[in-house]
Amino acid sequence: MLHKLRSYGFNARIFEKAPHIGGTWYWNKYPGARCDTESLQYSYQFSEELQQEWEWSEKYATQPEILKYLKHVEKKFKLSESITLNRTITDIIYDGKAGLYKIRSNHSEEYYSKFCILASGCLSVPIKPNIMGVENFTGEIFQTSKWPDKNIDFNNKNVAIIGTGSSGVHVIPIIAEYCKKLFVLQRTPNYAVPAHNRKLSDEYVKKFKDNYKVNREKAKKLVSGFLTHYNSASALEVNDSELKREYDKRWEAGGLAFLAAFCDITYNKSANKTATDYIESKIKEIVEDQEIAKLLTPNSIVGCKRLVIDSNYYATYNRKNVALIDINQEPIKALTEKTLKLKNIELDIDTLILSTGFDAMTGAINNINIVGENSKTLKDKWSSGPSSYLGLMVNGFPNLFTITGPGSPSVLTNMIPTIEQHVDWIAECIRYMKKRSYYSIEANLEAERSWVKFNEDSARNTLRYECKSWYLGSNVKDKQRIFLPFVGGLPAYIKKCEEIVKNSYEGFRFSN
Ligand code: N01
Repeated sequence: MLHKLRSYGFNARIFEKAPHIGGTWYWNKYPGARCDTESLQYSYQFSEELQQEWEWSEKYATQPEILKYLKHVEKKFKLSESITLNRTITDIIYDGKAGLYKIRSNHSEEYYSKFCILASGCLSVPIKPNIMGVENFTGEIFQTSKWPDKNIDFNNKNVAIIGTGSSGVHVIPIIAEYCKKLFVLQRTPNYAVPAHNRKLSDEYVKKFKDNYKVNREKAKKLVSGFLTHYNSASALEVNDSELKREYDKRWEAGGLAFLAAFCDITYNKSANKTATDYIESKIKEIVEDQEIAKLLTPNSIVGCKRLVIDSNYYATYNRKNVALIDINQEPIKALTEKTLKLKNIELDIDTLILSTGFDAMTGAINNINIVGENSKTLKDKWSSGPSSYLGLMVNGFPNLFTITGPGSPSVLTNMIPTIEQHVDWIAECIRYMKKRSYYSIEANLEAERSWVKFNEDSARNTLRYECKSWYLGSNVKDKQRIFLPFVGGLPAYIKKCEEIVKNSYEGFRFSN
């Protein structure tokens, strides 16, 4: 966004809470952290030179490699001079008369800006359980999403981990290799499909890069924004051996493309059951102790919660030093000086790892005191659930944009192309306004309401409402249950954004 705005001649500055750039890829540096979208696609496409010169080493890039890439981008486009690190923005207050936002930081600084763009992340506010007696614990507590900048020695340590979402599933097999004993405290099992990560061959990379432009264009026409083969056949129309052949192929290839094995997996319960039956049979096959296999079996809808991509997760439970504990049977009671007390068991532990998720999509925005027209706060406006037009703007908050805000495809798609689409849309909009000497832009209330309703109705037609998930805000106490990302896929979303622009920014109003 900064690069694009500067290239259009605007003056812009980034404020970043962390002491380093990288966002999610700075904070989540737990052992085993890597992206589950293929590296050649989980990368910027705004610069052909950049995408040709950067060399990804593996199918799924590790956190350090992605952070290195982001540092390279920062250096290449000389971004650091316009980035202020170690700044938490506390207030963003609209002054309608001046046509400016007053932006305050935790360093008591004040800045004024005509436009304000929130690029504060979809999964950037970690949540953690309140465990009684935490102050008495003499061991160490780490959170995957706030992992410290140091090597942690797990040798000879008894470790407990809470949380078995993507982050937990990534870190568990790695720590299991080093620690003395690992206790995995599971509340809800997830479906996991293998990553089958590998080094990228020169030949594969060359072929992909030679066709980068075409590949990127093709990807934009797919619901996930990710280039893969979407099978148009229904899981209910093929015979058992065809069904197995397709799932075997997807399992062997690895990754999120498993959900594209048949066209109706995410819409039809019976079709979904063919996929869950397949994964559950794999769990039984991999895990030696069938009682443990049963505990790891979700008996749910695959793709309702975010599908997890793993390396060696289920096989980790065959290790002698790993114990799986169902906290529905053995609820966590308290921490003592050296133990974690459950209902009937007391675990001697040196280290506790929390991998308990995020206040998704609205958490970071709601953490800022954002005041719009008529002194109304965004938090008040969103008290009965977030509303936004396209996940880009909110009525009552002129000139305030959100990148991948609630109501955008974001987390259901390949994040980087999705982010770039927002960046381009916002930059073009600001340029359009400058050309016409418009003073402000604001989303109309009607347009916003109909977008929220359209998305909610569409989400209810999928299987996404069949479980509790962070997509619905159900992992955060008292959070309104509303489907947060746009469920209609990237092509439909892009088409809508383009039509709106073509119709002179339909649903928005400008003032001059
Ligand atoms: O968080 P989660 P995450 N007591 O919310 C459990 C992205 N990501 O950090 O399911 C006990 O998925 C909770 O249990 P339950 C990806 O989009 C991407 O793992 O609520 N347990 C669950 O098991 C992902 O979806 C990559 O019953 C508690 C876990 O903690 C998103 O980030 C890598 C609890 C939280 O799982 C979030 O993943 C990693 C409590 N009080 C993450 N509270 C990539 O590779 C929560 N839990 C790109």
